[in-house]
Amino acid sequence: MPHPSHRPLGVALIGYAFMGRAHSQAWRTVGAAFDVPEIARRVIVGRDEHALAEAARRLDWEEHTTDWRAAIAREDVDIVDICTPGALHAEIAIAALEAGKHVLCEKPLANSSEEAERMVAAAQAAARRGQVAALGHTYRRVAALRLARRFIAEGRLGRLRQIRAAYLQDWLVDPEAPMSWRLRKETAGSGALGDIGSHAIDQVCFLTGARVASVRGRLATMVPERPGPDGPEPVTVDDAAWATLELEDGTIASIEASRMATGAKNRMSLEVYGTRGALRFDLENLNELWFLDATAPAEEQGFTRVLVTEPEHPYGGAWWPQGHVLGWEHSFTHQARDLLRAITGGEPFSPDFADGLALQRVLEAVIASDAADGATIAL
Ligand code: SOE
Repeated sequence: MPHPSHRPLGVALIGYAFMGRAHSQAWRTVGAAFDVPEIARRVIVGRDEHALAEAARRLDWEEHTTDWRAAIAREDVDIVDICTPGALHAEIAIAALEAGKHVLCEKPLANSSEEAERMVAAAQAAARRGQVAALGHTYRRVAALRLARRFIAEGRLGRLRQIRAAYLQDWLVDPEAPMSWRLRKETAGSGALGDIGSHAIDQVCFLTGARVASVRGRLATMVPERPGPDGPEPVTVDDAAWATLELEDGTIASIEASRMATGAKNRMSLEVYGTRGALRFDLENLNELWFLDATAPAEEQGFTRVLVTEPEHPYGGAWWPQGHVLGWEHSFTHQARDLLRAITGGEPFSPDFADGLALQRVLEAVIASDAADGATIAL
């Protein structure tokens, strides 16, 4: 697929830690797996010159800089990929959009709906100039979850009644686990709620195509203080969150997010129940979708395991022959593919910044409901 300017699309990546590495891998592999415009990994950005230089070498970026403004000002950069803590998303994304770049921003979009509103305004202005502003809820690109959405849209589950969406991890079970930016409100916005609960809520919206109408929520910080570099520091975000969402079509979704779920490593589990069928998915086994057809004769009914690795499946055939499983990182490559296709006039990228703002309002409603003893908050 040629790019109109006949030169590679240049990428600047802001951030080189966990997400920076995942996105680097995607930019390295996307052209090998998919028919997309050629890209060039122009520059990677971070704060620590020494660690950054090493990351640039290992992750195979042409150049590195500690100045993100210089990176986004470059003529040979077309796409700015933001993998920083949430507190920097708004400033960098707005500057990049105003500089005429396409933007991919890691989730959650921002740390407040006020920031998210400004980002949406910048994205709307940029869209009029043909730029794309994409939000990285990567699990929308897991093949089994795309298939789940297809089944739901085709009516295979009938009318939806109830969804359970839980994202559970256990990396904070140990009270001595150190402080990090993810545990400070000023850098992360919220805790398990925004970091992983946002994925669970996004999946509910993605799978159903419905918006959230009202929310009840509950938050808990189970370890209020953790070791910091200069002694104990207060944890200012939630360790775990629960919410009940009512969708605009009347479906009820229960959401759980926790970093305190002993033994749950990276377990996003989804269950969708409708009048004609049901679906189950677990990220720890991400090539599998379990489907129950409730219209089958009663004596034949049971959950069937669909191994989502066939050429007929979403993103199928691009990687390996049938039956060869994919991993967590492939979803990031799928995300890069979909972004490149959106940039070159293909299907619009979803979720966009407006979806991120809607999700931010849901997160804030969970926090407001918790503060009001579980009151229902309408959106
Ligand atoms: C947190 O532990 C985290 O890395 C999230 O930030 C990611 O969004 C999720 O995909 C995996 O877990």
